[in-house]
Amino acid sequence: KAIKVIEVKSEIGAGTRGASMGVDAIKIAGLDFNSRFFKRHKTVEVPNENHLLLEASGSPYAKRISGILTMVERVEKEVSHTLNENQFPIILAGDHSTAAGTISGIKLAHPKSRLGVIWIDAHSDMHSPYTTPSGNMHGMPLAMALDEDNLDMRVNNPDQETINYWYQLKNTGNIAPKINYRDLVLISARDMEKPEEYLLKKHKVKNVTTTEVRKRGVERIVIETMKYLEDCDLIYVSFDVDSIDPTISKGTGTPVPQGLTEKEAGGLISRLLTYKKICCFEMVEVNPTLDKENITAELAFEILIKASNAYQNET
Ligand code: DIR
Ligand code: MN
Ligand code: MN
Ligand code: MN
Repeated sequence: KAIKVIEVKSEIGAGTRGASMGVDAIKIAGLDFNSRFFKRHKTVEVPNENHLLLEASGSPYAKRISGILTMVERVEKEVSHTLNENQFPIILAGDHSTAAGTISGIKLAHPKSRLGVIWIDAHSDMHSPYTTPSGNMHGMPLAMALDEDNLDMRVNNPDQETINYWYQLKNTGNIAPKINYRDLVLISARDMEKPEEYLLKKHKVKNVTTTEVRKRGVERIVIETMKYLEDCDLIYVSFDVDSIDPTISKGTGTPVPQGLTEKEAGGLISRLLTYKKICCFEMVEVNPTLDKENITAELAFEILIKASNAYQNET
């Protein structure tokens, strides 16, 4: 299948300004490397008029939730359209809240397929407005796709309007839940709050730590992950660049120590993309304003090229 690049320059789910420029920073890295990647592949941009972190936040427990809903619905539409055209979507986005739209788009195009998700991220992004410590919706995309709002661990009291938006987000495409906890694999998740820990434990979610990746090696981790997800028909790979260690790159809004090396992340992703079940890849949270050398965007671009070459050699 031909690759189609879907750009989503939105940062309204983040807590720090600048991630909306991540997509352009990755393109600039591509130019610096004399790459033809963005010339060779069809590219579309999801329009996003309120993409900057400038407006009032609205609810403190789900900031800019109405803008998030608009953006998620647009991403859903573009991703399902791309899959229906029989193309392979690579989403380059600002903050990670866009992934809710991606998952929704995959389910919309393939409603009967059992969808697995491989989430490479320092975070587990499983908060709801009832549990979020920050109100930033990039901490919530997996909760939008999974069952349950974790009311057992409720710490916030969102108002009715916020809750209505939240249920619209959970019910996009009239499919809810979109994924099962059993069909989720986290890689390098290492900064979770109590409500997330509770869900991970309750549902026995698989989390492959950085140490395991290092000890067992990328090859084995990929084989085991794909084996674990063997009952899924389709699998989506979501890559948050904060999974990479902050000593390697600083251009992301919420860095966390003990991350992957660029080689480990690139190795995992490029091997995963050789499997036919992988139906979509997304890369998020590059923030060039935090990184004047543009190192994070450069390594993100290198991982992107490695991934797309691996994909194309196998299909
Ligand atoms: C934290 C940080 N769990 C929150 N989440 C981030 O605010 O919900 N996700 N940075 O990418
Ligand atoms: Mn189109
Ligand atoms: Mn994330
Ligand atoms: Mn993260």
